Amino acid sequence: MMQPPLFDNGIDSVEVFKGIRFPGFIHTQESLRAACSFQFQDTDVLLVTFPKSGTTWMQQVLSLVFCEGHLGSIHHVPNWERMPWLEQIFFGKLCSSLNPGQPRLLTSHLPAEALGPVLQHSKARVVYMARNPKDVLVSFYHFHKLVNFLPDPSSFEDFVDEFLKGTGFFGSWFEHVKGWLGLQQDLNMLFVTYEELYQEPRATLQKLGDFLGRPLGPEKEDSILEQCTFSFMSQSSGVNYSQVPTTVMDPSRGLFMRKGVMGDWKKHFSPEQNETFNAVYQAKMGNSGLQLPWTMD
Ligand code: PPS
Repeated sequence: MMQPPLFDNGIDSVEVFKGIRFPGFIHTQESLRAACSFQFQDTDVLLVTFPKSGTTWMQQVLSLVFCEGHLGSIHHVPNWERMPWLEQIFFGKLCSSLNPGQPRLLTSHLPAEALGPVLQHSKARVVYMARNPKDVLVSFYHFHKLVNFLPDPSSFEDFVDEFLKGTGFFGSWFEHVKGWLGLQQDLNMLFVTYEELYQEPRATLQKLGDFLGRPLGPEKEDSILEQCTFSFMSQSSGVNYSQVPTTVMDPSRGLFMRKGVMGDWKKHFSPEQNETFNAVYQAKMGNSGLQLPWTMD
């Protein structure tokens, strides 16, 4: 379970760090600063995502890869304990409880400018996972309504506006993706998308296994793939956030494991919002030279 004594800040408090707003309930200046000077080990595996890009899904995949496909006793251990977030207030305690016989599996939502400098001194493996930003936006919108440590969006329209400006919680999706991809040559990094894990799960798993130095084989792959499906994870208390107190995440307002599909944005965006989004996307990403694998329509 989450560690109640650590919650010093009110549930709706806000922490601004490097010009970006973070939920103050689970972040402090101290925890954010500590992440930026974290001493990585070469054996560490760091999963980095902008929120709602498939973090929990990849946490489940990575846990399974390092358990040879059998979660066993960690089946009910929540994802935030299996792969703690570097920047959150629980990190120090959770990190020291990680299994000393295994590589440390860590998570972060921080931008590249925050972690790039310390990571460049290590050979730690970085898995960067990205998702079609329109689906990220929709998932994040529902997440804001679900959890009490983020403000209720006033309207979907305003939420789109804020996302495009990059002024929302956790900063700009555009800067996050560009920043991390810009470090590809400097870090031991694998870029993966939600969409490829969704469409080609076995090939993506094999790619991950190779990158992590853990080649798997058909039997382990079958076992991992079975435990990473949306339906399996929805029922699993280690990854469906059912262990979070209802004062933090209220199940009567929705589910963390909401839909788990590609293209749900089509049910939310008006034609005008889509047009505006595409124009901003083109302006911000068009000349970046990045080949990102989703279609924007
Ligand atoms: S968080 O809060 O940043 O950690 O959220 P994150 O885990 O990054 O993203 C949550 C979204 O990922 C979906 N999800 C999955 N999709 C497909 N298959 C599996 N197994 C899976 N597990 C999680 C989850 O449903 C959220 O997306 P939406 O679109 O809201 O359903």
